[in-house]
Order: sequence, then C-alpha cells, then structure tokens
Amino acid sequence: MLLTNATIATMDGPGPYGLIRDGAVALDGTQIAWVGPMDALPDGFRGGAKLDLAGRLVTPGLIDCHTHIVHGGNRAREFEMRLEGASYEDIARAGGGIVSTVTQTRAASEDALVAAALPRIDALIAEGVTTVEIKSGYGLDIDTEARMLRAARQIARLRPVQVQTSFLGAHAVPAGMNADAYLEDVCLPALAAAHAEGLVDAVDGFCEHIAFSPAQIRRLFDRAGALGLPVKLHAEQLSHQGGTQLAAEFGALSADHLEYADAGDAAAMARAGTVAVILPGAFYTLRETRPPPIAAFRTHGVAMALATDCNPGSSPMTSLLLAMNMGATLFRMTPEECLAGVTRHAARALGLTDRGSIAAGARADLAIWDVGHPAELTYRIGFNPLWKRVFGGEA
Ligand code: DI6
Ligand code: FE
Repeated sequence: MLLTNATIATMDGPGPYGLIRDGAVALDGTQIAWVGPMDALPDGFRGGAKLDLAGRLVTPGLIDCHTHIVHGGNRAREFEMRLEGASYEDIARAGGGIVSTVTQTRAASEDALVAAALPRIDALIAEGVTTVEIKSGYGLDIDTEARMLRAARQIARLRPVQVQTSFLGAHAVPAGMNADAYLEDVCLPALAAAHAEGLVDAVDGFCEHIAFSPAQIRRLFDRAGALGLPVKLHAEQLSHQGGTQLAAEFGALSADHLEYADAGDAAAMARAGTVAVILPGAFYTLRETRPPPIAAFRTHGVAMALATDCNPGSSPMTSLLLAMNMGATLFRMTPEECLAGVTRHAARALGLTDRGSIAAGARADLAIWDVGHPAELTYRIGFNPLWKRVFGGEA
C-alpha cells in the first residue's frame, strides 16, 4: 500500500517532528518500506493500492508505555473521599487505595478482567494507539499476578494492538503482611512462576514510603537480572527515596513519575540511557503541586516519554491525547516533546527498537489524523481527530 499526499511527522529528524510535507509512505506487509517526499518516490513503489491522504498528518502509531489497565472494580468512592479531604496516602494507610483494588482483582476471573479492560483498550485504540504496556500489581499473590498477565496477553489476541507486559508484584504490601516477608515468600516466587509461563516482558516496582524501599527493590532487580529481564521503576512519585539512582544503576529502561527527582537523578538517568516516563494524569488527579524536573531532563539529554498511567486510583484516564495536553499545560513540555513522548521515546521506554518513528524497516504502525500540523494533537482538549489507524500494515 502507498500513502500519498501526506504530511508526515516521522519523529526521525531532521528538523522539528522530522516533518515531511507532500510526502509518501510505502508499506510492504507489516513493515514500512519507504518514506520521503512524493517527488523522490522510487518508481518501484508507484504500483499497487494507493490511499490519497489529501494533506492529512501521519504519525507513528501511538504507544502508551505505562498502564495498569487490567484491574478489578473501580475506586469512585475514594475519589469522593479525596474530595472530602482525605489524602491518597491517608486512604492507602486505612486499607483503601491499591489494596482495595487488590481485593476486587482477586475476586475477578481472567475473562472478567479482560472484559473490564477491553472498553478502556478500545478508547486508546480509537486515539491511534498501536502498542500498550500493561502491568500486573493488583494481585499480590502468585495466582492473581499471573492471571492479570494472562488477561493482558489475551487482550493482544482480541484486539489489533501489541501488548508489552510488566510484572509489578512489588506494587504494594498486602494487608497484614510484612514487606520483606511478602517480597521473599510471594513476590519473587510469583515473578519466577509468571516468567516460566512466558508472561513477563519487564519487571517493575513501586519505590515509595507506602510501598518498597530501595533495598527491597534492589533484591527484586537482582532477581530480574538473573532471569534476563529488563527493569523499570515507579520512582520519586510522592517523595524522594533514591529509586531513580537505583534504577539507573541497573540500566533500567525507564524511571516513571519522578515528581521528586532532582538534577543528580537526571544526570544518572542520562548516563544509563534510562527514559523518564512522565505521568501527568496522576499528578493532576492527586492535585500534586511539584512538577517533575523537566528542565533538568532537557539539560541532561534524558529522553522523556508520556503515558496515561491508566489505573483506578491515581489516574483513571484512558486518553493519551489528554496526557499530551497535560504534559504541555501542566509541565511545559513542548508539543514536539509530547509527540516524541508517545512515539519514539515511549518505544525506548519499552525496549522496542522496531517502532516509534516512521522509517524504512520499522513496523507499519501508523496513525492518520485530520489535522494540518502535529502541534494540533497536543493543543486540543477532549477532541479526537484520528482519521485512520494502520496496525502492522492493516488499515
Ligand atoms: N503509582 C501510581 O500512581 C499507581 N501505582 C503506583 O505505583 C497508582 C495505583 C493505584 O492507586 O491503584
Ligand atoms: Fe503506575
């Protein structure tokens, strides 16, 4: 298939957005075969089916690189409690928060988890998302952690979307358990079991005063390394615990949230090539006031990704376009940084090298938009200009 008369944000340089006007993209099966200005199109790509885009914008298919989209139930009641004055930490300490979603997730079958997640997945797909990361972390027992990840794999069979899984057994300490005992007796065995079943693409944790300490996360990361799995970390979200430095030490794919990260953390991430995953939906929902150190990430050359963090507590959000708008308005990220954050840098945050930009040899995952300039994607609020999505070469 040949896409013609396209405005193309290749996200692959040179210049802002790697923008090509009056461009063409040739697809060959599941891959991009050629991209460039129409007048440079080699004769060999002129035959076959053509789709005239009449100047519409083509971007890489969007990538939501941080979600907890598989979970049981919802926390609308806690939303009310927070409006009445309780803090996120107050609710967590009172047995609500993550632990209450754990109760609802344990009670759900794999089919029920899939059925609950699909409308949320469909909302992402409707905005041009072609790859989504999905975490476990609401089971906190061996069976339920695996069941969540099976549900995540099942979503990729039911919908035209690629799923990358992350094992997040170290998300919270189950009620009535000691963190060290949970880690040794449940979390690490759950990781081994899920990995043996082929369910784990990466290992994640929550390094926070209401979750796990850096020393505990180190034990998790040592085990991940022994299994040959890459790591990522929820770090410096609510306080500065040192998780980012630890993640960098382990060459983590990403450190996520990062509101309390500092310039030293940014320098360590730059040295390690660790991506900063910025999650404005959680910042917004929790009405945080301290933004992540975007300027330091820029100065040190840390790649920034943006994601929904779709979860029932701190970010009940299923719009990656809204995450882009929040990244710009709340954190002053540029529209170009926002688009890179859901394409090129989101791919890096997942360790995927075959997507995230429009280039010969990349996967043919594309989003085609009824807009003239890429900044429009970040600028509008609650408006979806997607015209067509291409997944693995299939329109
Ligand atoms: N940080 C978050 O924002 C989510 N998980 C995490 O470690 C919140 C998850 C939840 O509240 O259910
Ligand atoms: Fe998260």
